[in-house]
Amino acid sequence: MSNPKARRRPDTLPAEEDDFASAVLDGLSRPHKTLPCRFFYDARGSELFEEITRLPEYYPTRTEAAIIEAHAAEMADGVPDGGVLVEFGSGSSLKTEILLRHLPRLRAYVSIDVSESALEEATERLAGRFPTLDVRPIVGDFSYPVALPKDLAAAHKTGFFPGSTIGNLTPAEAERLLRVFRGVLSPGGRLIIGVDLKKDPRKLVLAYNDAAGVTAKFNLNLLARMNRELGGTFDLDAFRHEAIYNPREGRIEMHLESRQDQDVRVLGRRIRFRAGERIHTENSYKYSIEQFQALAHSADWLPRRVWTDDDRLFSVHELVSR
Ligand code: SAH
Ligand code: AVI
Repeated sequence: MSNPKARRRPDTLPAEEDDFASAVLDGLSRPHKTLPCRFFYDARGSELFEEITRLPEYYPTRTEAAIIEAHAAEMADGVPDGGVLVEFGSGSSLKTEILLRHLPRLRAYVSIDVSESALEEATERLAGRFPTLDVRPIVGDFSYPVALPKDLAAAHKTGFFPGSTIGNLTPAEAERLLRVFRGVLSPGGRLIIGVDLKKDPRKLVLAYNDAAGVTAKFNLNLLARMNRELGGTFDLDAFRHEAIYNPREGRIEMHLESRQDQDVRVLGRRIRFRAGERIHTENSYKYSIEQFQALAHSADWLPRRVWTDDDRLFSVHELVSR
């Protein structure tokens, strides 16, 4: 018999060989310095993100969880017996548990995330709470077509992409990603996707500038990660967290701003910062329901049902293949 611990260790996709170094060399040598936000999520970053989800200012997680609680039966009704649930950027899989309680006859739950530590922790917890569930964690970047385990190829697949992680991509990238998901979930796939809604920018700005400074730590952890993994010499006190709403683009932007002129070394290279110069670390786009449905259409998905909270802070969409 196979060792159950070994069985629960996530698969690692070959394409997910660590590309942090090349992204840093590329992003920090540009005239407008930038780093892809998927690199927030090392073990420390995943822990900090979980802390963010519990902050009073960060409304998305608890609002989306309440929407899922209220409509889980409807969300689950399109999953046939023997179907597979595939989650992209599953993190702690806490919201997934709400759906799983309505899916006793699922063939398997495939969780995909770049954060190996988050996947391991979630897989362990799910094994305790859903002992008969077949959990298949995969460490990898969901931007590329993930090859699902061969034995699940014939099963109907429902994708789950909560958290408004889609908002961390530009609309053009989001359209491309939705097409990739369509391929992974085909034929006849279905997708349940969480999307943060447009609202008073003051509420948005507070959600990304919490009083306890956890979002600042999450942002600055990117510098700490370069120090840990790439021989960086970043002084975290010499950079400042910034989160602003860009009304033209309809997005929150996170930046790390240099407090002074300074030289930093990373990967054996010298990187110059002027006082006030910024590294753009994240976008978080906010959509109207109609805007998001139009985006889904452009990626060849058909929008079906959409669920929101009474204050219309957050939306969860059902998309089907056309
Ligand atoms: N779905 C969870 C977590 C959202 S946080 C929730 O709704 O609360 C975003 C998650 O996506 C993190 O766990 C992060 O590690 C993962 N992630 C971000 N970019 C990714 C990528 N390109 N490929 C795979 N996982 C990614
Ligand atoms: C995962 N993602 C949707 C979060 C967001 O709100 O854009 C990440 C985050 N960044 C700062 N706080 C939370």
